[in-house]
Amino acid sequence: MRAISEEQIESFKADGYLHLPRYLEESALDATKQALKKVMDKINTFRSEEIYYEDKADPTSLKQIQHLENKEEFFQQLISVGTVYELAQELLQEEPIPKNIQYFNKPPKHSSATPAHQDGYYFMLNPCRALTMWLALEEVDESNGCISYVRSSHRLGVRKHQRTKTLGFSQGIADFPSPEDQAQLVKIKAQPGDLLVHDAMTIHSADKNRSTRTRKAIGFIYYAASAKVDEVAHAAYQQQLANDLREENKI
Ligand SMILES: O=C(O)CCC(=O)C(=O)O
Repeated sequence: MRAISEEQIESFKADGYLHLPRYLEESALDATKQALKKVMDKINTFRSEEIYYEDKADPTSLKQIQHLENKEEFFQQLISVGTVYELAQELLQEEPIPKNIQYFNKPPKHSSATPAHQDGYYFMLNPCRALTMWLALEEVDESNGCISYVRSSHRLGVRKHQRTKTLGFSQGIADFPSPEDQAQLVKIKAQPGDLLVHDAMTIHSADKNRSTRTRKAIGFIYYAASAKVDEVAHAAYQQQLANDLREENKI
């Protein structure tokens, strides 16, 4: 069954992102939240490199968990079979390789902004063919840190990034926002079950959470089968980053 229309595929190609309202039905959303709860129940058993807190000493400040697919079978299935996987295939127009499911929160009082970045800068792929999906688990708007995209920025190459102090987003675009970025900036409000998809080259960011609500979401990363990772550079960067974060006592 076709998950999306030809028009939506064209809009994704032109804009570099796509908003699919209520993509996950209520029952599938509930199942996702239950599986997430099971992950949370065993959080103390995971490696510190995969769990990020805004403040390590405060469990309520949990902001990110990497590789949910290795922590609950439910997430392995969610990323590798069925409607989300098929959507990745339609948008990439080739075989998608599931890489990571992440949990994101912006806990109230603690949260930091997500710096503007291009995922492709982190992925180190040649060719840079990959996409990210972002599933809202609850209402997300301008007050609790909705995602912003720079429309059509995926067509303009990789921007210069520099090291940030933001745990989980170690690189941000150095000169963001330029006047051209400002002119194309789109903030996406989302309801629970909405799915946002963006190209690995699309510039995106999110404000900090200024509300008293949480801002929970699940991210899916797929590389295209034709994209080859520069494994040596990638492993070296990950190692360096883990060392830095440990030295800064952040993980
Ligand atoms: O949840 C966020 O704030 C950012 C997510 C993001 O940058 C991504 O999924 O690529």
